[in-house]
Amino acid sequence: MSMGIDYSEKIPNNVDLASDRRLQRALESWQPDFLRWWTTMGPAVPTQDVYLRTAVDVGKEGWARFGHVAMEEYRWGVFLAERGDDRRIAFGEQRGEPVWQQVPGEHRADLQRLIVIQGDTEPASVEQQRRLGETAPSLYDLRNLFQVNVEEGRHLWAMVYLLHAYFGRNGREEAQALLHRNSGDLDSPRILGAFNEETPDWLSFFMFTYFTDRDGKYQLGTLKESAFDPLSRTCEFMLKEEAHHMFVGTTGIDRVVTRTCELMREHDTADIAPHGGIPLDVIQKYVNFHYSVSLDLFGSERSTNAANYFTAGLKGRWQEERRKDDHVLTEDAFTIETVRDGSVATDEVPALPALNLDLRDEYVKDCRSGLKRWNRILEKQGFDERLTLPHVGFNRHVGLFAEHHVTPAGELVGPDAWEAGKDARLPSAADKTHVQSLMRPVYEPGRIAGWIAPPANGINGKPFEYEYVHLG
Ligand code: BYC
Repeated sequence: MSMGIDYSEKIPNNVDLASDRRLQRALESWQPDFLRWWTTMGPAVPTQDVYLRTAVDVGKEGWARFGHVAMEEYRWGVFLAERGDDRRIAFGEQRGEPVWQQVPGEHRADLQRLIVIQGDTEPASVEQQRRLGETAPSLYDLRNLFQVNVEEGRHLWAMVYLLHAYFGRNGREEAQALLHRNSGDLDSPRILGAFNEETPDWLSFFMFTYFTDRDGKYQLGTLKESAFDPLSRTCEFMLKEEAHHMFVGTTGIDRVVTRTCELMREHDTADIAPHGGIPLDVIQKYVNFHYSVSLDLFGSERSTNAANYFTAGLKGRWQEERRKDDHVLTEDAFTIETVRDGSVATDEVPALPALNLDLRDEYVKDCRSGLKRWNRILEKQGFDERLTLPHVGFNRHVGLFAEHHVTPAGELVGPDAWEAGKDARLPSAADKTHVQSLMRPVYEPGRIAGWIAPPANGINGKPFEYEYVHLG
């Protein structure tokens, strides 16, 4: 069965909103606040229309439609993946029992918290990227920025729907608060650290969509396993949209590395800054920053929250059903890296409180594939330099390494050595100024900024020269 989505409704949805007047009214009264937020905090660059992918179905085939859309006419909706009626809880104490269609009273607070944290990241990223449209390296990239932003907006809708539909008055208040906290705001910042950092340039944007959106992929993957079925189904559909965001990051960094190689060859020097390029060591520092900030998003390596969420069936593991163990984990152990006697050492700990690390390990493996990819570009272009992921303890502000200084190579150093080496390991003021100086908009169809290579393919079979965006 596959239910199409009706775009003639005020809030397009596949959850039969029309049959629940109370809920429909509640969401319709949140809608103008959302639109006000989008206008003031969303993409700043004025457009006539943008070539966007819009969800029209949730089925496996043909769920999306492409076309130029005027932003004032863009419609955010509520879409849940469809699933059989016999889904069972896959892990934890209630393993094997039917999943929940309502929120059990004893898990209300925890589920609401997980949904609020997830929901908070979505508008945060739109706020962080607000000004990027003013300096897009091409119309193709500008279009991708809008695509990512409208989908993050829709992911906010997804969480707000759950809050309104299942968490009563408290949920409605939390939905309101999602529009009132703002990225980087001193009084009411976003909840998680990475979402209060700036995304001031396009290199940061590609790094963010590679490393931080990828945390989103893994967190959504665990919530997709949830015993709370509406959350599970929501996350399943969000994951489909998420894939494009990571594509933007992966290929964005591909293209920067490619261009950097071209400039190094052309000018026979690694110092390509004077030639309008981004030097490889600067790319490495951006990797170091975005990777380490994203590792913080997994929480602490030892977390009773994580253990409780799992045991209660609220949040599973990545690909829970493919794991070959008892899915309860009370007897299992996990090896973690920690700091002991002045150096990095390993420790055996019970598996349940180490579940944040289980997820983080999956994430790290996935990140390595990006590095491999970019290094293949360097290799093919005949360069010996390689990009690397720093040690998991590097530049951390959450978890076991937060109180220590660890170099990218995994060595523990004192505060003085840390400070002295900072500019060589993280983007320095000079690096950021240089990258910022390259950020000039290129809005003629088919043209591209000098610091990045064009994409291998356009969107939806269209050529790179296509007029993806008509500016306002
Ligand atoms: N910043 O027990 P612990 C995405 C707090 S991204 C600030 O280790 P837990 C997206 C923690 O709240 C995915 N605070 O944490 C990407 C706790 O506070 P309380 C977003 C932090 O709960 C790009 C205390 O420290 N989704 O979708 O096991 C664009 C103890 O921590 C941080 C989710 O994250 C931090 N980084 O794990 C758009 C999924 N880390 O309780 C979108 C939902 C921890 O002591 N969230 N704390 O007051 C969760 O599953 C968990 O809350 C976390 C934290 C994994 C985030």
